[in-house]
Amino acid sequence: MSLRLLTAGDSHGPELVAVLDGMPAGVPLTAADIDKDLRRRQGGHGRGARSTRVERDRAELVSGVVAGLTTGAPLGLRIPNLDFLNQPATRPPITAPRPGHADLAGSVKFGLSDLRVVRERASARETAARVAAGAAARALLRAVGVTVGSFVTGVGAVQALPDLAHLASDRLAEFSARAEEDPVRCWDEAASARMVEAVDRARVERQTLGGSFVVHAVGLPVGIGSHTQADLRLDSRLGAALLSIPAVKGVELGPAFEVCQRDGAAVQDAIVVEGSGLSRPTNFAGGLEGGMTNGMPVVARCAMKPLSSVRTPLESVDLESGAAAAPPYVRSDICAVPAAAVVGEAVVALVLASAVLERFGGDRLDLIHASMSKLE
Ligand code: EPS
Repeated sequence: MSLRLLTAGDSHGPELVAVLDGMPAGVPLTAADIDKDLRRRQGGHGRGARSTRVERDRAELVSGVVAGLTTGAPLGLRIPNLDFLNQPATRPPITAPRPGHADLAGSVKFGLSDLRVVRERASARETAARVAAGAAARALLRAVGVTVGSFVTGVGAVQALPDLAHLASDRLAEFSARAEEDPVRCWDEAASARMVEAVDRARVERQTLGGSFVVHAVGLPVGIGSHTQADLRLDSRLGAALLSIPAVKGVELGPAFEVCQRDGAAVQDAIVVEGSGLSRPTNFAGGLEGGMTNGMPVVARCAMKPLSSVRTPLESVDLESGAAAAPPYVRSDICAVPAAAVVGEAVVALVLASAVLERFGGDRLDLIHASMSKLE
């Protein structure tokens, strides 16, 4: 048993929808749980007018929950787009593709001459639906003692990278708790102030900024995922999920880009006895060995490129006339790294919840608890 998610809907269409199949019965879940994550995704200094003033994302739970508990039936979710009401009935077609976006490849692929049609579905607005479904996965993880969090480690040139190999669970929880209160979801107050300044400067300079963020999961039992097939390796599943976030172009598990520069013996996580069990004093592996959890926090870091919708004119071609043409600037965000971190939590929660279901059986939360306690 594993989770399957499909989403539908356009950026400025009437609504986004998500269907999450495979949730076990008995998991406490309310629309308020989902709305909380939807609100978190809309925040962050550098978001544009739409995310901060137009949309007030709320989910309607259409199916799969009765009296606050999941039923085992597919979860149906709807998120109305409030900006739909502001759209004119007809608009002239867009024919000059924006570099960095899906416009060019999507129009060639589907034979669409109005690039707006491609843009509508490719928009990062879609991640609202994934965050809504991710909130359900998070609820399942919470019910089995797993928490997922995130914090920002860079915005533009401002870096705030903690020592990921030596961060214990409580420090990760502390960092993500600080991020909750921070305007750019940063764990470090001094760096955060410089990040805010960098975003303000980028706005004045008609630029956009990318950055990096960490997503972590604490409390996972040993052996989630599997070394036995390439597609079951949790590393490959987490990597694919995180790389599916728009503008995320790089992912590392643990401090991989630091580890790759060092001697082998210096970056292994020793196995030591602690009390009645085993423990690992460091976490260079990011909580994953052989494609499986090893009981340490799962730690992934993502690199997000600067948003491609920049106010500075970019070089492109009008596909109808064949002449050079700068695509029109379309209202957008300056920096969406804090939002992407919340999306990162959602996609990681979906992968982990799915892998937990595969390991401990899937139909009912009480049976999952029973099966987990047999291993304790
Ligand atoms: C986006 C462009 C902006 C963002 C949008 C994603 O939308 P608009 O052009 O309507 O201002 O605000 O993100 C969201 C609306 C959201 O909820 O994340 C894009 O081109 O990807």
